[in-house]
Amino acid sequence: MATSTAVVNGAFIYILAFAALLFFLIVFFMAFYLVRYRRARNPVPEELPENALIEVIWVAAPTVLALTMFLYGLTGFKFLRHAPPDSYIVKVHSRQWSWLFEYPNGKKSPDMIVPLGKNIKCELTSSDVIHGFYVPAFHIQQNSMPGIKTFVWFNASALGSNYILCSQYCGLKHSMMLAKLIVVPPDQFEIWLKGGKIAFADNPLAVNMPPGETLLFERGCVSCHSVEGATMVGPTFKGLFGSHVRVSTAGKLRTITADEDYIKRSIVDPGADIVDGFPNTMPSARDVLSDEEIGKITDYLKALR
Ligand code: HEC
Ligand SMILES: [Cu+2]
Repeated sequence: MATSTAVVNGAFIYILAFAALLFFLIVFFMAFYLVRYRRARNPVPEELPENALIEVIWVAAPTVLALTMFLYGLTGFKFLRHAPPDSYIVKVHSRQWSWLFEYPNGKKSPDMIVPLGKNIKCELTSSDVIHGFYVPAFHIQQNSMPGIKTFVWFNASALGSNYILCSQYCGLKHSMMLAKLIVVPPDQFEIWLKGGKIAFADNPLAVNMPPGETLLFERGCVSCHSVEGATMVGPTFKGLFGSHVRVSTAGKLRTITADEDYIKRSIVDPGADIVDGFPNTMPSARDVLSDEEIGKITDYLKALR
């Protein structure tokens, strides 16, 4: 079966070969005529009559040849734009600056794990700006946009780990918007999908973290908040719980204690209390965290004092 890689490579090599052939032909004839009809040899210019036949040929032949490139590209494009109906669907959520992959049974993961040899259809959405879901190894790339659903599909034909990048400049930490696409045998995939642990390289979820910390990784909080004390786009979580925070509430500065209510409000309604000295750029996590999950994060923050 054809794959996205083979289809894109096919069109690329055809166009490259075509361009190379034209390049050498043109350079050859340029050099040939320069020498053959040089001034020393032909001091008097000659008048040539019009030749309609030749003119038709040199318009028609390149047109037909160029159209073969178009046809080649069109078949590949049609292939890439038609996911087979039996495709396995993975929802891809993108946001500043991380990816979240959601499986049909509700499982969520910061890395994309897929079974070998299956058609996978990625349904892309964005919760803030335009991002680009880009997997160089499979030659696929598609923008994800707020309010519009887009898709891309592929069939992984080799086991192993590949990079997922963001191909649209989407702000401060765009270059860090990375994830892994890990291809595993189908039986291993089923185990992982049902919550079992399987071994794969470099996956943060393979390490046993407290549930709250896992959530911070999974839902992309760590791209703006550190847990070790460093200030990033947002304040660090270290020592936050129970501390006194200067916040601006509806434009007025006040000091409040970071208790459970404050943490929850900061997560679901980040604009309500804006920490002094920071921009109001945090996206609300109302749709990506349940109350129970917020509870787990709060428990973790309590331990991080
Ligand atoms: C795009 C960057 C960004 C992301 C992603 C982000 N935050 Fe924030 N967060 C901020 C900024 C900036 C502030 C400070 C301004 C404010 O209070 O809104 C903040 C403030 C907070 C605060 C209050 C901190 C304090 O010191 O008082 C909490 C709690 C918090 N975020 C939790 C989270 C959680 C949980 C997530 C993941 C679901 C998350 N944030 C994702 C940028 C981000
Ligand atoms: Cu991005």
